[in-house]
Amino acid sequence: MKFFILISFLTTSFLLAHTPDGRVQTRTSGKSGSNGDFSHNWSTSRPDSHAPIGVMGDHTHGAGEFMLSYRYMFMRMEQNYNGDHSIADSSFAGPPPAPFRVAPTDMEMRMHMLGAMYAPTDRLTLMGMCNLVDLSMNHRNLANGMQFKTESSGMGDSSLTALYHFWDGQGRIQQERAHLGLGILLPTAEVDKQDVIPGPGTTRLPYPMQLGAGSWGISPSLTYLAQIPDWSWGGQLSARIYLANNDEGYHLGNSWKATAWAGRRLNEWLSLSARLTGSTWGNISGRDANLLPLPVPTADPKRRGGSRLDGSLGLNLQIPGTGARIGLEVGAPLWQDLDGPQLGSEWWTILGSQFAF
Ligand SMILES: [Cu+2]
Repeated sequence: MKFFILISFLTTSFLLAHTPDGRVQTRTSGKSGSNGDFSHNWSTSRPDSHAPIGVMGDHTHGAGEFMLSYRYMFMRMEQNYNGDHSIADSSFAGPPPAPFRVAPTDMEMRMHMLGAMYAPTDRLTLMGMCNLVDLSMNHRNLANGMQFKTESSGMGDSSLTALYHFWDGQGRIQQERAHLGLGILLPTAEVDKQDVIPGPGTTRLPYPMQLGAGSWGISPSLTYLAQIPDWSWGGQLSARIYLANNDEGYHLGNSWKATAWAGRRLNEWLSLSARLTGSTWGNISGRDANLLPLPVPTADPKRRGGSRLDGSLGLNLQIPGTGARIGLEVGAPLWQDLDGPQLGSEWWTILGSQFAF
């Protein structure tokens, strides 16, 4: 799956980059979309006036507009990494003197993200998000061959964000705009989930099986957007900075993300995109006192940090004549470097719909 996504990503990026200009021009001649002549105005009604669906807080609204959104995210992780290369489970887990007895073998994360946006003015857009999380992880005890699965689900993290649209620009050919974001991360995630583990029985699950950060924090961001008649591009820098420990006595490492994308509008309702995302996140500070010192790397707060570069492909649909949109994005890591042993990301997808009114 990962290989397939990588090949499609490279092929599509190449095709996007090599579309002859002549063909681009013929599509734009004549009618120019439902927002009037958008060669001179920023269009909010184009499918690619929103970033790929995986970018949060990518756009602002005009005064008085509301938007509701739902996103479903799936991520699969498999293969343990130490640094930037994968390692065999038997290299770190097994009977003593191996440092661990149990290796995580794969993990699946499903997330339902609900969002609402409201713009009191053209400059300011307010955004609230919350999510429900469903996690499962398979393990193998390499000391005795036993396999087992743990699961957890419930409320994840939430945030309240103000987006400030501070700049409109006119480049030589492109319309541009930019906004700043400041989010407050709310400690709503359940971080005391338990499940049955062979040996100790029902007990506190390790860190990656908890449903979020569960601590207060802030999330600043800076987003730049540009569009020309058939193309658009943009970028966003963002961070999640945790300011306090959660109820279990630890906080997740801060994370930083830089993402950039290019979109190609095929017609008035469909656009395609390619995106690159670099992210880096720290280890856990503190530790969960109710978590047993389990012989598995996921219970070690110093084996959670890492960095990753993802490539992703997306499509945006703007359902004509409505404020409804659908977005799909599929991605996979091009490179990852983890404080391991830690399960690497294999591939992910986000499917979302948005209704503005
Ligand atoms: Cu919106």
